[in-house]
Amino acid sequence: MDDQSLPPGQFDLGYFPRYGLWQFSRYMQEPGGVQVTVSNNEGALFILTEAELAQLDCIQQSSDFHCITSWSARNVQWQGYRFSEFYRQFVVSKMTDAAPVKWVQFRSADNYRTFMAIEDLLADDVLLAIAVNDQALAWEHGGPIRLVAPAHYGFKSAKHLTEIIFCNALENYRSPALHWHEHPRARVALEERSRFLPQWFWRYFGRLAIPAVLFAYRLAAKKRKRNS
Ligand SMILES: Nc1nc2c(c(=O)[nH]1)N[C@H]1C(S)=C(S)[C@@H](COP(=O)(O)O)O[C@H]1N2
Ligand SMILES: [Mo]
Repeated sequence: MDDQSLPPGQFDLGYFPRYGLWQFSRYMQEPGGVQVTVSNNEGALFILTEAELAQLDCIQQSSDFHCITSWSARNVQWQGYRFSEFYRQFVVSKMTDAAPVKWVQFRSADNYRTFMAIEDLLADDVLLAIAVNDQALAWEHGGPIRLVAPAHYGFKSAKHLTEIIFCNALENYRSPALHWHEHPRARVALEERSRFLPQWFWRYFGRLAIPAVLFAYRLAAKKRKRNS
């Protein structure tokens, strides 16, 4: 089942589903305009909207997407802005704090949360995405704006972004459900699925969950369509 051309323990699912933690399958809000609060440890710095994004180069990127539960989707076509450009253009000059930024927290409209190391976010392939496969980012894949970090497991690519917090220490952070085992880096190439237990355990444990999660997300999509 494992595909040698994919990273360790991943298999090709053949399509790109809406997916995530079980309890977030019920989030149904139609996305509005981009409105992301950008903060540091002391509070809000500014609100990121389409006006700021329009000042950055909009780029296209094709990348594989790897979920921690072991499915992968090949060649997902993204359109968006390099996180590094956004950071250098709008954030660096507003960081008054002398301590260097180390961690960045992401918060989402569905109450999802995650975080990444700043050095990982400055990679060229990390995007703030606004379109996928030639369609504006709709509810399905995290509209109006999401993170895309292809070298990291999918749970780091927060959908429906509402807040980005630049921190020098990771205080007051609570993982939404991964809790004690959320890996701080979650690099796909190194198979950093968890902080604990051998990684092959999480590979197979995750794989068992896939059908039920896909079912929950599909059911929610059907219900959403019926109610629209
Ligand atoms: N806001 C939010 N972002 C999220 C999640 C979520 O439940 N809510 N799930 C994560 C997980 S586990 C995965 S695999 C990807 C799935 O992205 P997709 O639904 O576009 O396939 O989103 C990630 N980002
Ligand atoms: Mo995932």
